[in-house]
Amino acid sequence: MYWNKEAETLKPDELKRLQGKRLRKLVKYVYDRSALYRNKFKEAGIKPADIKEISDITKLPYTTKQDLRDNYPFNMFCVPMEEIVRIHASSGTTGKPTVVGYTRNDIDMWTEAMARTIVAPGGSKKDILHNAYGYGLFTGGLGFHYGGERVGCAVIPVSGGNTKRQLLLLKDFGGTILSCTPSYSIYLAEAAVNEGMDPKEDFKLRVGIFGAEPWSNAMRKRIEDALDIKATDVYGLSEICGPGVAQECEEQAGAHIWSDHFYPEVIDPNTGEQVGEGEQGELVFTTLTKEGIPLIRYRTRDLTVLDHEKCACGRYHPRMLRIRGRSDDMLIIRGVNVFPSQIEHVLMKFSDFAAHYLLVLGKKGPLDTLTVKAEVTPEVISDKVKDMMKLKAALKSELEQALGISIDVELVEPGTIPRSEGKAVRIKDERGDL
Ligand code: DLL
Repeated sequence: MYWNKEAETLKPDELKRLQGKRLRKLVKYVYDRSALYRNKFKEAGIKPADIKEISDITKLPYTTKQDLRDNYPFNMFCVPMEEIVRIHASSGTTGKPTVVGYTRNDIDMWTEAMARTIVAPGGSKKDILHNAYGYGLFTGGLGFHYGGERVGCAVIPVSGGNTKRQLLLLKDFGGTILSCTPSYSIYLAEAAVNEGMDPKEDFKLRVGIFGAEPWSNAMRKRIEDALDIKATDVYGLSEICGPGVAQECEEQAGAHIWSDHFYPEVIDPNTGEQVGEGEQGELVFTTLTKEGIPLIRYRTRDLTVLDHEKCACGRYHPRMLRIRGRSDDMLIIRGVNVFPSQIEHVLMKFSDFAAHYLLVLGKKGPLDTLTVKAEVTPEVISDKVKDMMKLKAALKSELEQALGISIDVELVEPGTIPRSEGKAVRIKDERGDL
């Protein structure tokens, strides 16, 4: 299903032409309005007139999170404050938050991208959108809220948290689309069962729009089984606008990047060169239509693969495969690169483990250690003949094979890994001062 059929079904050459036109305008816009970009372009020996078509984008310098930090809070805005109508910021777990300002046109463009995002997996004005993304400076809540209203859904602005009330509302108000983080959706399903509900019978949910954190296809299967829904992936980041940069359609075969607004590239994070089609690298975005804080070749640090093939849904907007993780989520254990998503993939192969786990980093002498704390399901506990030692050994062996390093495994009781109402916390670093 399409929200804006004309824009969503542009052919590759039409898309390229539109992207080129928008890039030319953008480059002139930032050159005229931002000292930061003017200086960056001068250093790179680039003038706006050098940018003629979309392929010229590689001539432009990158923008990074550090640029946003150095210009905290408002120095990268390209319009005076009187033209800004909303400000959001990232959570800023390390250091100052990254701040973004939206003009009225920016909010309108984002809302349109969100409307496409809700309609692509099958949403319509007949739906009741149970929106459990957090409202506030985080972009999830308000992004889905205005997108849902534009589509004509009945939006329930429940926000994150207060799980018992969420369950009551899911049952009594009959939300048909659930929007929240994937980890919270599985927690909701589990909490429903603990409250004596049957989520498949008692809820009317049919579609989930889950994102804001990495999740695997194996996790998708768990969620779909637990809630009896079609679970789809939504990707976004506050620097670019928030959720709605990319969304899976009903094919569930990678998230379509709305590339008439957000131009994607995938680069080798070390050399800065674009990688070939189908190769993994760091995702980079240029906001082609933003006014408040346009970003040119912004390095997201998210690792993915792009697919430019036409999708069975009729769209050519390129698809991004699941984010493997942020380059900064990558753990280096005794010289070996480990992504939490690899561990999730192995864990989910076992029906004995719940969808909650924690990776604890420690030290034994000079060496880093990794302990995977895996929560067993209540069925494992009630199964009197289950051999826990065997289960633990089987998990350890599968994980070590997948990761190529030796690790420790700890099986923990149901309900003991802390649940999160927003983005899941999967890593605990107990290495002390490094
Ligand atoms: O997480 C925006 C959002 C809200 C996206 C609701 C989807 C749904 P930030 O807090 O700025 O914004 O975090 C952005 O989260 O760079 C990725 O590392 C990660 N991320 C977002 N979506 C996905 C996803 C919002 N579908 C950062 N899969 C991004 C994997 C994701 N990682």
